Amino acid sequence: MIEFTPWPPEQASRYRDAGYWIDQPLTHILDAQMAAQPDATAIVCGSRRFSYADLDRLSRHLAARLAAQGLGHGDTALVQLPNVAEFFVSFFALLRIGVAPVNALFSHRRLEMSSYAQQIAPRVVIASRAHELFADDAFCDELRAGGVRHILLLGEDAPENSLAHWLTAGPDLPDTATPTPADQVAFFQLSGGSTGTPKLIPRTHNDYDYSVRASADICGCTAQTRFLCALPAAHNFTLSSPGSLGVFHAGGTVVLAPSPEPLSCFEIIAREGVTMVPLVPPAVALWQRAVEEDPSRRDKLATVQLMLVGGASFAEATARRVPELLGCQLQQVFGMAEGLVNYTRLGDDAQTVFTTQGRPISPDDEIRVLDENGDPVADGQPGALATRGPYTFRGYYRSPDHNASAFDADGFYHSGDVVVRENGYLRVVGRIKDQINRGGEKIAAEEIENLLMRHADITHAALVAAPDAHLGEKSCAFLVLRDGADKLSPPALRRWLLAQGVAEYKLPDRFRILPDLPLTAVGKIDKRRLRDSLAAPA
Ligand code: OOB
Repeated sequence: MIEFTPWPPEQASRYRDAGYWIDQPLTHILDAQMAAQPDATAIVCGSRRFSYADLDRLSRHLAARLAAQGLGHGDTALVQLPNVAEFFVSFFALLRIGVAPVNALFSHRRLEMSSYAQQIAPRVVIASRAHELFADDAFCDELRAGGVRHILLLGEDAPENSLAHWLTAGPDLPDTATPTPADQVAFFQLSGGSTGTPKLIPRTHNDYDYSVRASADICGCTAQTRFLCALPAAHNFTLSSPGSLGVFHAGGTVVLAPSPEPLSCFEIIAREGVTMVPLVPPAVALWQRAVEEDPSRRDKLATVQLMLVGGASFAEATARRVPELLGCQLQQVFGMAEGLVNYTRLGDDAQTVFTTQGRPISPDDEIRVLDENGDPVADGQPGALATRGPYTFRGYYRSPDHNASAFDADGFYHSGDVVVRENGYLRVVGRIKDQINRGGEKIAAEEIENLLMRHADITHAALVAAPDAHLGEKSCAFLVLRDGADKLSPPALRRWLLAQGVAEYKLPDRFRILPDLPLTAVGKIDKRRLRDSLAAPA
């Protein structure tokens, strides 16, 4: 069994009694469609189409082959795939035999992947030759030396390592191969993080499945839904809010796109009759600009009914222009891989939809908005968000020290967001966690600071958010150099960071060299002063 922090028994039984936890594995999402409409299209991936029966068959083939190699409960997998059908095939295959995957983002590089591998000690890695890390065998050899037994690659010819080969018919899936029990870990979500190492979030079948079912309902998913999966498929927003899983649950179709770039997405939307689109705020702005540049492009979006926007602060002015420019309804989403997801509701008035980030999925999501002393603030006042509920996790994987500060004695998770609550709806107005939200991509300041301080010429580093007109925030690294060090150029610093193996989106957008960093009264780096010293958006 994979260890995780369980919910206290009295809460668990309350969540069962309320019908949130139904003690079914996540694979029941696929099983239900196999029973109801096996021939319906589950996935469109470029020119390839996969019915629910195809998805079921391929994932069972992979599951059977992995089970034949002795993989099962207690084992983990590290998966890194772009937005392709094989992502879902692998996900269901691993769940089917009780192997818990970490689904890394395709933008992750050596540092992130090594950290995940170190934390979960995977027996199997599923990845793509199209990623630089897997373009040759060096990283694969490292993984094997660390205990990985099987590496299955998209775009590989050698049968033993070819994912395509592992998807062909082989042994039967033994009856003994089952998903993990529904109250146990199904897979890991990735934390945006604010600490030195990327943290993992164990999600159980019960808790995740509830968030998927409830989200599908709140967002009005049906068998007619055609959902554009253009953001990374593994991200919690794209996977479960309502995400591809919510769409599968309703029997609809997931249409994959490699990225949210507007012109290619517009073509896919027109060709496939897409009805629902999740986007991060900077992508919405790009889509709006594309329509403003050429209003005839709006015709391509004629079938889109609903746009879900979340992941980062969404300016009210941009929100208001969604119906007018893109011709669809807006639904705001404020969620986190750790659990809690808020939505504006489809019947909400325009003011609520344009100015709030919604209210929680569940009547049993408990929300506290707290002042600096941990006391509740009055409605309408900003405070730190703390939450617990039927699908909010109770602890990061193997991180007792961090858990001690991220959770309070009542088991509430402190998300690090500053929110205002009014009439049960939340507005996100700030952040106390040491993170940069670069257009929805999260950067833990400490991770990059630690990395920068490994540079021989750098003695101190502080990474802060700088306002940016397009992305909302960019990152700026303030550096103190060693006495006598040569001036470091930003391109040289970026090259050096890349050589350390960090994901590109985490590279500082700007660098500032200072003689020393300003300190607060208690001797901590005064990041507020550093932030204030940066210019307002250009
Ligand atoms: C989503 O998940 P994560 O884990 O990448 O990031 C969570 C954090 C939140 O704590 C908050 O700081 C920020 O992202 N955030 C928002 C937001 N939605 C997320 N900040 C302002 N406005 C919003 N609407 O980002 C995520 C997970 C599920 C659904 C949607 C987003």
